[in-house]
Amino acid sequence: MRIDILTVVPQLLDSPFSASIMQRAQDKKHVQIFVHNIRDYSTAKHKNVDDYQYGGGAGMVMSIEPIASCIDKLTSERTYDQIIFMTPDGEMLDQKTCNSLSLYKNILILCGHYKGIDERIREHYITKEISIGSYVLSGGELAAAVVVDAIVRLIPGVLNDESSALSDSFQDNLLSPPVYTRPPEFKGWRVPDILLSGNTKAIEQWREEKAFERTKERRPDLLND
Ligand code: 6GU
Repeated sequence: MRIDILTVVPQLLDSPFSASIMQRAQDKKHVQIFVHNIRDYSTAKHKNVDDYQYGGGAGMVMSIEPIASCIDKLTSERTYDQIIFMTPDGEMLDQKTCNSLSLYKNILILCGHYKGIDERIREHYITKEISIGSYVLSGGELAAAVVVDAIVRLIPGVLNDESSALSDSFQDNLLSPPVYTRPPEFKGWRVPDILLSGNTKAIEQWREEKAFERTKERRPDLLND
């Protein structure tokens, strides 16, 4: 899979992909991530990427030319399955969307900043708009990092234990059950006996029960889906 991210603040995307699972996924060639600085595509005198909005009002708007020029270059080189715009008024990200995005070959992610982007970009280039929650971030970069992390870990081979992503919270609309590791007792707090019993069938059943209990208590909305 290839992911191209367009931003005016590329520094924000330096570290999220350069450690742990995301770095290994790139080292093992499961994914290629390219971050493009929209400013490099500005032909303005001072490399401006924004301008005042028509009709007046506070806040700058990201200009159409540098973004269009960057997207045009990339789309001339390959076909993108989706051209995604990160925006708080997009469709809310969930595991189902992540699952389908993880199957694509090439995706392009545009991060918004300032007051927004020229609407013509959204009308003529964007195929999907994604939000990561009902709150406002300063820009789409951190949200893009969330999307990339959530989809890259689903690519087969990225996680060591292939079944691991499948048993994630949300994959079956259930939250994960509690987990424990050594020691079996700490300050008098004991690991549930059943997990030490070696009875795999009983353990499996206990985990299912706990997952269901936890979901009912914390996210009953998932059970209604
Ligand atoms: Cl995708 N962008 C911004 N700027 N804020 C957000 C968001 C995206 N998702 C939730 N809040």
